[in-house]
Parts: sequence; structure tokens; C-alpha cells
Amino acid sequence: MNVLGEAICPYCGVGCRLRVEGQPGRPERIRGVEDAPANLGRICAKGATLHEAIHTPDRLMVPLLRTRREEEFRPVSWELALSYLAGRVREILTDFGPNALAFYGSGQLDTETAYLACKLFKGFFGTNNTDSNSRLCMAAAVAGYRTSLGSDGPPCCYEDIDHADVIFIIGSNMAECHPVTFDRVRAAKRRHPQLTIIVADPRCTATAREADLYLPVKPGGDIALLNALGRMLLELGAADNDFIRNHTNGFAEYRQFLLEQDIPELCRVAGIAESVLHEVAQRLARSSGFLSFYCMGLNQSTVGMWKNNSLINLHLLTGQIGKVGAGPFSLTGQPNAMGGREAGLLCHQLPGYRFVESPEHRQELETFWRRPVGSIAAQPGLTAVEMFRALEKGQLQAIWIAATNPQVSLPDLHQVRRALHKAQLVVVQDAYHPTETTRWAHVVLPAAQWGEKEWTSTSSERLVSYSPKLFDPPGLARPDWQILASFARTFGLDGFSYGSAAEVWEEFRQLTRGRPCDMFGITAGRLRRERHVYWPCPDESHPGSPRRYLDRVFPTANGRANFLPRDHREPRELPDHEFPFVLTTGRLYAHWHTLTRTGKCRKLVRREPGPFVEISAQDAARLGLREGDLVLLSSRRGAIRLPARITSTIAPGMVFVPFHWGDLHQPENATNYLTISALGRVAKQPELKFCAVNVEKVRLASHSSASPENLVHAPR
Ligand SMILES: Nc1nc2c(c(=O)[nH]1)N[C@H]1C(S)=C(S)[C@@H](COP(=O)(O)OP(=O)(O)OC[C@H]3O[C@@H](n4cnc5c(=O)[nH]c(N)nc54)[C@H](O)[C@@H]3O)O[C@H]1N2
Ligand SMILES: Nc1nc2c(c(=O)[nH]1)N[C@H]1C(S)=C(S)[C@@H](COP(=O)(O)OP(=O)(O)OC[C@H]3O[C@@H](n4cnc5c(=O)[nH]c(N)nc54)[C@H](O)[C@@H]3O)O[C@H]1N2
Ligand code: SF4
Ligand SMILES: [Mo]
Repeated sequence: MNVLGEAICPYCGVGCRLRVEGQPGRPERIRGVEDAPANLGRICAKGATLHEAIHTPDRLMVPLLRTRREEEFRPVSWELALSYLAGRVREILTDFGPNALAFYGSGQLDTETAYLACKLFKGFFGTNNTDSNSRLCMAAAVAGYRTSLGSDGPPCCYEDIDHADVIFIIGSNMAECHPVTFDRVRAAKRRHPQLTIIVADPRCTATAREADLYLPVKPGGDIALLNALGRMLLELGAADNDFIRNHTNGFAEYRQFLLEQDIPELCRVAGIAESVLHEVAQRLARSSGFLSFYCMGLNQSTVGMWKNNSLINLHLLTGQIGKVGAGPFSLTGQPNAMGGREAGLLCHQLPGYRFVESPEHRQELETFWRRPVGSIAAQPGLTAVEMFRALEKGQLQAIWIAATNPQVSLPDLHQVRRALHKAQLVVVQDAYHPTETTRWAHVVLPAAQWGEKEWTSTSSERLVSYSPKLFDPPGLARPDWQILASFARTFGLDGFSYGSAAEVWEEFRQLTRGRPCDMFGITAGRLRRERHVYWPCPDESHPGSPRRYLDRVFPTANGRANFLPRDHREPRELPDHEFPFVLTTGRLYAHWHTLTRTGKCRKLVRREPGPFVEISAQDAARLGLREGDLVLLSSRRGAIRLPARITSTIAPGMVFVPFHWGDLHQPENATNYLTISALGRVAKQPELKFCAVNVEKVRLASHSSASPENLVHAPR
């Protein structure tokens, strides 16, 4: 077998570098690259099976068009697809104005594409309705970092794992979702058995089972837990007074806030015994390197930003930030959610960690893009969930969706369906067809994926990586950035004549100069030579910065980080007599999101062939359920049926359902038909980890059409 080259894994935010082997044009085996800082030679089962999902019968190879939704799709040339699209967009802009148009992108778009989407929609069309599925994912972390530390972007790098003596994992199932990084935690533990691993998760996950201390926090109980720890740390004399005095704001208020807390009450809300939290507080107090990892268990909440602030408070209190082996490390979900944030894809952002509300930032961009003053709107646009609400209400007419499958991944899917149905124009840019979303499109555009294009991404640890093109895309599929650029040219816009991805990167890089996410020193040429560099990297001779804030200067107005006292708040929809269970949702090791790729890899499908609901043995006994029995789950928004998986890893009163399987697997039976679209006030992130449901056993005699075999076996 030949080595075809190296690429960054297009799945999770760990950012593993893959070595792809096979025959020219045909990848056949994938292994880890030994000298890659993210993975040091390791990969997980998803990365290792990626090649099986490249040439599949549903691979999208030509643009597809239909002018009315009732029609069949017909394959068309790029020329026709783009000129049709340009005509429709022009009509919508003329009839309804720029805010009738939206772009809904993804943390799976490369930085070049995220940047061009921002430039085209915010800079040229004048609408800030340009958001990303990162809104379902990282929005609370973005807002948490920004409010506490003055800027988005994690302070830490993976190497900190090797220097920490307490690793606190809260709301993250790293063993399944960031497996290669978790392997590094395991290796550190083997080398230093005195390393303490603490895991807080309502489910006793694969991650929790490897913890020294497991905290079965009640769903939504994190702020209480973190405040209890804060108060205990204060009482243990663990406050780092020098750090607090020199580098923080608001300690007096935070201290007063903690002193007013009632510890037994906090422990009751968190669902953890006081003695256990005391043990945790003592380990944190003694720690010389306190590193925390967090993910969707903190972010996907109506108080996600507050949960983030509460965790960062503990790092500020103990001075455990801005040094080796310590800090609050937000694990990024998608391979380039970080790059999307840097390029300004969220609806309140502009490239280079700039913001639409700032007159200076708008002006800087208008000048750079040679746009008239006032071209960029001053108000943040619609966020992901808000776009779909606005479509249904007729306030938004057209949506361009790229590298995301909202008809599976958004909350309240009946609403999403109504929204897509109401839209006058739905454009979907994907690598496969049909997906649950492309089925509702008017125009489907074929995208080249990883391996078929050159692209740049930023991983969880701020490592900016370059991936070369290794083989040709199938049929007429094109890189996403080229699709946007050629559309813009067809529309008649100047400023989109790029000859290569490198030219797009060169333009974007300049916009980060002097910004917190400074990549000015990471030229396209350097990236192609060195393959990866950490930002901040202000000039070409700078080696890049694996860690931030080592000088303990934070990008706030006075250079100090902010203590932000936050109270516990209940989730939006609590269980009651009608819907007495808490539903929480998430992921499995073997699958990636909506299965467009992992659903085609035999080994992965064999490992997790179909959806299920996890329920405690006590609840199962009470409901007369046996393993595999079909269960009806219902919420205020919908109902689905799934086989039961009875487990001791989940508390009574709670059920867990993975959200991977969509309508193509079983119509209207996806997890998100149940979930609530309640949003946090600032981050506007939906509460995908908590809603109220009822659970009943399905009596098969009265539902003979729904046999459990149909539900459990092979996808599609
Ligand atoms: N195998 C696999 N890996 C992935 C992905 C994938 O689809 N498959 N997706 C990637 C993406 S985009 C993301 S965002 C990440 C997500 O990575 P994670 O956030 O680690 O994964 P989830 O399963 O969504 O949720 C994590 C945990 O939060 C817990 N949880 C629920 N409610 C609460 C709560 O109130 N408090 C606390 N403390 N915990 C709670 C759940 O029980 C669950 O175990 O994974 C990335 N990696
Ligand atoms: N209930 C519940 N729902 C959730 C979550 C949860 O924990 N619980 N988590 C949320 C989170 S954190 C996330 S990140 C989302 C993820 O949800 P989605 O973003 O909807 O999931 P994916 O399946 O990753 O969708 C990516 C799409 O892009 C396509 N694609 C792949 N490569 C390319 C490419 O190079 N170009 C283009 N144009 N397309 C490509 C894929 O075929 C696929 O259709 O789900 C969210 N929804
Ligand atoms: S850990 Fe994440 S980035 Fe690494 S191979 Fe697995 S899915 Fe890909
Ligand atoms: Mo995510």
C-alpha cells in the first residue's frame, strides 16, 4: 500500500492527524501520525474507518435542483445550479430585504469556508443571520470564556495532562467523545498513580468508571456543585491571594456570595453528599496542577454560560490558570468549531474574534473588504434555533445550510420540519444525499470532503492544522469555499476571485493581526511546511503558543479576569405528574452525530446497530420492562418508540437516549422529536441535556406494526 498523505480527522475536536494509505485515489487504511502533537500516533475506531465512507452509493456527485418541493430532483450543471440560486437570492433580497436570508453553517466547515460565508453574508449581503451548529455546542463556552477571561479560546493544551495532578472532568464523556485525549489521561494516570481523576456526570459513563472520585451530579445541578466546592476551598484556605489581588476583579463579591451559600442546600441540589464534596475540595486545595475538562454537560443548558463561569471561578480562586498543567479546558466538539469562531461564523461575531456590535470592528471589516460604510449590520443576527422559528413564522424566507443536518440535530424536530416546509428556498450543501435535511431542499450542492480538498482547521487546543488534498472528489463535488466563492461571482460580486484555499487563508490571517486569536505569523506557506502551529502566533518567527495567559494578563479592559458569582437555576422544563422523567441525550463512542458516515462503516454499525433508551433497573421493574422491550417515550413535543436498555449506570427518574439515528433510519422516531428548544439568555444555546418525558411500555399486540426487530437492526 502507498502512503497517500496525511490529513486531519474530520470528526472530533481532538484533531488527530491521520496517515492515509491505499492505491492512488483509493484510501484503504488509516493510521495515526506518530509526531502529531494531538494524537502521538493514536486514533480511535471512527478515524480508523473513515475510508469506508468515501465512495458510498449515496455520495453526492452532482448539483440537484427542483423548483418546487413536490417535484423530483434533477441533476444539473454547476452553471445552472448557481445561476438559478443567484436569481432566487436576488428575488428574495429585492422582495424582502437581506434579513429574509440566512446561512446556517457548521463547526465542520474549514476555516476558509467559514471566513468566506461570513464575508459573503455579513459583509456583502448585509445580514448577520449567519450562524453555525456550534450554537448547539460551544456557544455557552464561548460566552463563558469571554465574560470570565475577556476572550474566547481555551488557555490550555493537551500536554497539560502530563503535568496536572488533579484532572476534573465535568459534563464530558471523554472516553467516548474525545477518546484519544482520554487515552492521554489514562497514560498519565498509569505513569503517576497519584494523579486524581474526578468525574461529575449524572450517568456513570465509561469516563466516570475510570475516575478516582465519581460525582453523580443531578442533571442541572452543576452550579450548586461548583459553588459548594468554591465555599469549601475558601474555608480550607485554598484561595491564592496573590493571584487574586494582582490578576482578578470581583473577588470580594464572589467571596461574600459564597459565604451566603448554605452548603447542605447546595449539596442537596447537586445530589452529592457533603463528605464526598469535601474530599474533592481537599484534593483541589492540595493540587499543584488543577486541570478541568468540560463539554456538553455544562454547555447544553439554559444556564450553560453560568455553569462555565462557575467552573472558571474555581480556577481563579485557586490561581490554577495561566500556568503549565492547569486551567479550564473546554473540549471542542467538532473538528473546526474553533476555526469557525475565529472566522466569525456565529451571528454576533466578525473575523478575528470581533463583534458586530462594535462600531470599530464593523468599520475595520468594511474597510478591509472595501465595502461602503454601514454595509455590516450592527445587530446580531438570528441564532440557529431562532432561524427555524423565524422560517416557520415567515420572517425568514431562505436558508442556506452547509455541513450540518438540522432535521436530526436541532431540538423539537416537528418544528424544524414545519420551518423547512414553509421556507421559500432551502439550499443544502452536503457530501451525501439523501440526508434527513437534503430531502427538504430545493437546491442540493455536492461538497468535497476531507481528503478531497486542502483545508485548515483549529483543534480544541488552538493548534491550527493544514490538511492537503490526497485524492480527487467524486463527480462534480467541489470544496465548500469554492462553492461559496463561485456563487458570489455568479451573483456578480467582486472580492471572491480566489485561485486557491491558500489565498483565502492569507486574507483571513491578516484579519487576526493583533487580535486575541493572533494567527498573523501563520502564513499559508508556513502552514504547508510545518503542518501545524498554535495560536497566538503574532509573527512568522514566533514558534506559536501552546498555552495562553502565562503572563497572567487577560484581554479584559483592565487586564484582570472576572469572578462572576452565579446562582443555581432550574432547567426550563421540570418533570411533573404528566411527564415524570428527565430525558438526557448525547453520544456513543462508535457513531458520529447523524450517521452520514459512521452509519456506513461495518465495524461501527455492528458495535451500535440502532437506537435505544437507557433506563434504571428500578424504573424498569416498576414499569414491567425487560431488556429490549419497546418503550414509548413522549414529551410535550412528540413521541418516539425505542427498545429499552436496562442499566445500573443511570439514576432512577432519568433516561438517556443517543441522538444519532434520524428519519432515514425510522421516520419520525429521532430523539430530537422530544427535546425542548428553550434557549439560554446570552449564549442562546438550547437545553439539549434536559427535558421532561413520560415512559411507558408498548404493548405489542396493539402496535403490531412496530416490531422491536425493525427498530434494532441495520440502518437504512
Ligand atoms: N463518538 C463521538 N464523539 C464525538 C461526537 C460524536 O458524535 N460521537 N461529537 C463531537 C461533538 S460535536 C461534541 S459537542 C462532543 C460532545 O462530547 P460530550 O459532551 O462529552 O458528549 P455528550 O454525550 O453530548 O454529553 C456528555 C455528558 O454530559 C452528561 N450530562 C447530561 N446532563 C448533565 C448535567 O446536567 N451536568 C453534567 N455535569 N453532565 C451532564 C451526559 O450524561 C453525558 O455523559 O463530542 C465530540 N465527539
Ligand atoms: N439531542 C441532542 N441533539 C444534539 C446534541 C446533543 O447532545 N443532543 N448535540 C448537538 C451538537 S453539540 C452538535 S455539534 C450537533 C451536530 O449535528 P449535525 O451538524 O447536524 O451533525 P452531522 O451529522 O455531523 O452533520 C454534518 C453534515 O455535514 C455533511 N458533511 C460532511 N463533510 C462535509 C463537508 O466537507 N462539506 C459539507 N458541506 N458537508 C459535509 C455530513 O454528511 C452531514 O450531513 O448536534 C446537536 N444536536
Ligand atoms: S479521537 Fe476524534 S479526531 Fe481522533 S481519530 Fe477519533 S474521532 Fe478522529
Ligand atoms: Mo458539538
